[in-house]
Amino acid sequence: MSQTTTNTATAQLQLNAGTIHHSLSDVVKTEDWSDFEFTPIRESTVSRAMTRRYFQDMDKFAVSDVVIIGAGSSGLSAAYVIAKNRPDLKIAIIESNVAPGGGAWLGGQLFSAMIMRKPAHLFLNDLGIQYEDEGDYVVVKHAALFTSTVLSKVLEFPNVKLFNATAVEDLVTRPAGPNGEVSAAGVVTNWTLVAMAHDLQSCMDPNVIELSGYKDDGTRDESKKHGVILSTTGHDGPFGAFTAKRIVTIDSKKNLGGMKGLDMNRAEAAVVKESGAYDGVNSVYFAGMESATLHGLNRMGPTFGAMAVSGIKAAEEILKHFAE
Ligand code: AHZ
Repeated sequence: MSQTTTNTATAQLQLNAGTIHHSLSDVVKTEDWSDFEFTPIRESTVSRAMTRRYFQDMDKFAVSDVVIIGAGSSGLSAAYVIAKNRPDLKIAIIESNVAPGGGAWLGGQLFSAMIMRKPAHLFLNDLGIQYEDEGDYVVVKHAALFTSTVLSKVLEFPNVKLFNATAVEDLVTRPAGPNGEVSAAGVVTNWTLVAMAHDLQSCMDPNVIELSGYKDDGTRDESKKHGVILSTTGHDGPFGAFTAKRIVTIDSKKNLGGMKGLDMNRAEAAVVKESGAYDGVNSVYFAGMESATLHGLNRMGPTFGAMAVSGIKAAEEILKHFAE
């Protein structure tokens, strides 16, 4: 670069600097940031600030009203509707990945746009997410816009706690009738890295979140509403369809349907219709692609209306349960 060009660039920068405003403009005294400092802190203060809150949350949510397994598009949609309508319910979301959002950071394959068929756009309106209206369907310019928006709104609710990097390994169950009926009474959790290392170690015992509405002896407290589990762990895969696969070993009357081939038109409405309470095990609800694996429905591929709407439908059933 010639000297003249360098001088011009510097002049341009100085000219612009006068008009640059950002959140730190008032605290940066010198133009080259050479006097910049953070407020001092002890390393132990940082440790305590994190761990105290985490363990307080573990303590608070050890008994929860709603446990949502999986923070993908269907689970987050359901969490939003439940938390918005019932700020009094304790809602724990357990996500095995470090990053919540499931498959909805992209549209289909590695393409960024997210397609939702109407009337799922009404949910986008509720969330304040912009889209292009293509008539029968709408397009959000990046799936990450949907995921980050619904995620941020869900996390803002004071009654919601997301435990990410935590896997549900099993269900807590209780007898619920004379003929072998079973109720889910909680979830068995472990940090995902521990759950993945079970083959390397002798048993690493897990942790538990109990559902509300049980007495100390494990029987139902009939004077209270009991808590519920909503499973939204996606379709069959390394971690996916966890509860569907577990539940067919608990409910001898049910075989795992297995996800069928892609049929966009059939799949979306079918997933919505089959989502909600699972009759075979009390207190368990399903939404999203896990419903397809459980009930043997087609997959829909890269169109996300059914994920949002099945989450809303399951949320509505759960809200009715707590309202009755
Ligand atoms: O990490 C998983 C993901 O974030 C999480 N998860 C799975 N097993 C878990 C476990 N404990 C805790 N045991 C677990 N978390 O569940 C989340 C599932 O999100 P997803 O995006 O895979 O599922 P979804 O049903 O919400 O959305 C599916 C989106 C798809 S797949 C598909 C197709 O293949 O045709 N089409 C659509 C729209």
